[in-house]
Amino acid sequence: MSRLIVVSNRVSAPRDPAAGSAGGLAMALSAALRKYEGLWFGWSGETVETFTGELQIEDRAGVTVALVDLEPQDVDEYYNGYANKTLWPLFHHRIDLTAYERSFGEGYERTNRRFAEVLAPLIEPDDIIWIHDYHMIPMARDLRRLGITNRIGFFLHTPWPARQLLVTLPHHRRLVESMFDYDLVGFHTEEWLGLFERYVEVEANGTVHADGVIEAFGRRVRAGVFPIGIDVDGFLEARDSPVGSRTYDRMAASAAFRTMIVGVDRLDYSKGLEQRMLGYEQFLEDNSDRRGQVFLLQVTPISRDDVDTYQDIRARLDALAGRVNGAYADMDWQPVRYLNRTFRRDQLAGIYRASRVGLVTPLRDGMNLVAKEWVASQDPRDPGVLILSRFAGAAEQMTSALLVNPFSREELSDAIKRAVDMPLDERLSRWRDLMAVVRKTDVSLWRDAFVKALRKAGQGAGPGDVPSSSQTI
Ligand code: ADQ
Repeated sequence: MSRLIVVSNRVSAPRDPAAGSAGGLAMALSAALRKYEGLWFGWSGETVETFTGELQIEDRAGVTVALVDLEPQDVDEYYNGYANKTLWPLFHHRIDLTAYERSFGEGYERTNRRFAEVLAPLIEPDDIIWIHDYHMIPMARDLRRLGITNRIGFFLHTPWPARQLLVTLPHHRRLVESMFDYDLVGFHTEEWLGLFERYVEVEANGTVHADGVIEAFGRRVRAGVFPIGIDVDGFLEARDSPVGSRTYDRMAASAAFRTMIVGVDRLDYSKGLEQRMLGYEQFLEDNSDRRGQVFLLQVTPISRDDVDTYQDIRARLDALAGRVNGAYADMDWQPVRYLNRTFRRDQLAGIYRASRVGLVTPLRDGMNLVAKEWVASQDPRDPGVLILSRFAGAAEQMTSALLVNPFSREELSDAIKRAVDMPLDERLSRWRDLMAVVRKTDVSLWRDAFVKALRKAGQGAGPGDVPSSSQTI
């Protein structure tokens, strides 16, 4: 069996899987790496004055991890720059926040070249290579230039942007052309794949074949839809564990018979946190009889705090949560509990279970795993209601949620009211549909389907071997 090499900007293989803090993606990829005796390669998160390419090889619970330090300039231009100030906002349709700086593009290309040069000597002839996310789009091109002919796949965890927005990026063709150095590219949804195909047809005069092959730039790549999921059984175990149960009891006691609405998101403008807070404020405004009966627990760890935009949104959200509390709180009731911290997975599961409403309202999101975690954690006899943004990739699958436009505070307000008042039979019927989807497309299926398609992609696979636009896993 050939080895699997996973490549991502940060390597999240847990040192102690039993600690329960690792996410489903990290656990799923670690399990695959143990099975295929592979390697997980990426940035160490550390800097070194002058790039040496020296590798730190570690064993993390049976997974071999290979890490490399970057120069501060790489971190500024590649990571904080092109990845987080250019591609992230652009791919989330925020061209108002997108920085188009030549040095960022140069740093992105240089750092990807460096990653490729360090990784190439580790690759054995039969290895298959799976590269993750927008940080590393051109890496296959750099590996090919170094003579690597192995099968290489790419999975994009974010949305793919609309063509009209992508063309605002200088050298957009060069970026997309580099995706044709992969054997397989994967997206979460039909919609993101469709936008990619549209770009290729219009901007590169390419052809999309029914079997999932796309031709352009004189080359061919296979493209497919692989919706990511969660580790459902792991989540249920976490929910029912002693810590999960204790957290649930603690939350239930502190809720004191009030209806709890929960939001759990990294602090990021793509997650629609301000709009959510405004929607909740509107709900309190519209429903004076409900004040004192509900509260919103918003759990939001700080992320990317080196980027100005993230500091700005943090300040605005602090002010907004303060404003809602100032305007509506009573001596024995606080409408918003706003926390900037992370929780362990078992604690999160307990928190999700204690809530009646899951509020997942990103403005644009590749998939959104919180929506799936929240559903999995519900009490099957008395589940809550998921309110989900139409603009999350998850909405393509989770159609039994209350789907909302997160930009409309009135629509959010109405959906919260409907969710809070929803009778048990409707809650049960919606939740059963949602849970069936979450179970069916879990993280192992996502991983195995991608790896299987990648193995076949380089072997002249025939039609139907790779999910195409009309075929999902
Ligand atoms: P993210 O943008 O990080 O992921 P999401 O899919 O929701 O978004 O995953 C977040 C993860 O972080 C979840 O597993 C959640 O439990 C965890 N998390 C959030 N807040 C937490 C807290 N306070 N404490 C502990 N854990 C917390 C990107 C894309 C998504 C895509 C995923 C996977 O932006 O669209 O779904 O990758 O492909």
